[in-house]
Amino acid sequence: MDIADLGKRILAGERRALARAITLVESGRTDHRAQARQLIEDLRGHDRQALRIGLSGTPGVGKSTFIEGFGLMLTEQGLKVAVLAVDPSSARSGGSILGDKTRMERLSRERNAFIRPSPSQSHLGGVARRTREAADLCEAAGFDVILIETVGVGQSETMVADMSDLFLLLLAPAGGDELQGVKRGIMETADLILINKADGDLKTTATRTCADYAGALRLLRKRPQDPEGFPKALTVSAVELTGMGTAWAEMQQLTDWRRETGHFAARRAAQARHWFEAEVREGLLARLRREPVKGAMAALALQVEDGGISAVAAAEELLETYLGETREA
Ligand SMILES: Nc1nc2c(ncn2[C@@H]2O[C@H](COP(=O)(O)OP(=O)(O)OP(=O)(O)O)[C@@H](O)[C@H]2O)c(=O)[nH]1
Ligand SMILES: [Mg+2]
Repeated sequence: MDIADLGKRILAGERRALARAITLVESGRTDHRAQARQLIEDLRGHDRQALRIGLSGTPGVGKSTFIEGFGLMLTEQGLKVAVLAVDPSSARSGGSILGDKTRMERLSRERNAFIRPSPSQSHLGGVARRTREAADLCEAAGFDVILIETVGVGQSETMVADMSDLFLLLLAPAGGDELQGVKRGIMETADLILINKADGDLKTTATRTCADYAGALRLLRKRPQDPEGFPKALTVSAVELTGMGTAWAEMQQLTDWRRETGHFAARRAAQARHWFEAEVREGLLARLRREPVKGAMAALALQVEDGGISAVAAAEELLETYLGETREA
């Protein structure tokens, strides 16, 4: 594969090249990894910056419906929109891929939209890397907005928050008791809470739920990356397409403020640093699973079992041998 050529075609905004490149970054093969690294490196230095929006919410809350409606609104404004999905359960069920394709049918036909369903990959580290790299590729390809959907279970939403410029939490209208159901940590990472399904019979409940969350948000510690009044809670209806324009206006207002005050760039920088550190950790663990360390570790483990060497001394010996000299802090 001609990586330099692939990079040029991505910069020219060619969708087929983008799709191919994402397939490349999803691959676990060692030679593909090397090519993917080369590609990402080649693409550095362009001055395009997409707005990365993470969107999380429990199954059935309306994430895909929202993304379709919201995405269509943005493409109508002439913006290019990419949709990436992180679904920790897709490895198991395989069901959501088909589901999202049908649920975003209209958006998927848009010339200015690019939808990439979640790959069936099991471990979260791999999914995180793939999604980050896919987002980088979409940014290089000139997309204005990148929406990253994730179902709100386990670690996936923290992971998505850590690769987004804005993080949205989509909630369903519900009784006051359920307010506690949202983990505090997630509330604290949300920039905007959207109460979806504010239509028909659910409209009144949605308005009340929204007021409850607005109250809860006011009780949280003020974050330096927010102007006055943020984070906010709003009602939307993904089906009736109401509240979408307001939500977008709030997102833009927040983004503009963060750009002007340097918080936008600072967040990207901190994320890049986290990513680097995560890659180092992953890389070290991968080396432990490969030869020659794997064999040396197994041999030392036998000695530890026999009582020939202490666990601590054996670990130190292995690390000294394979990581070289390290100094205590
Ligand atoms: N009344 C109403 N129903 C909605 C709205 N948004 C979504 N729904 C319905 O809620 C159901 C689930 O919507 P999805 O968009 O698939 O939800 P999701 O959060 O993407 O679900 P998963 O991908 O399975 O986690 C569908 O039957 C939608 O038609 C809304 O604004 N109002
Ligand atoms: Mg969905």
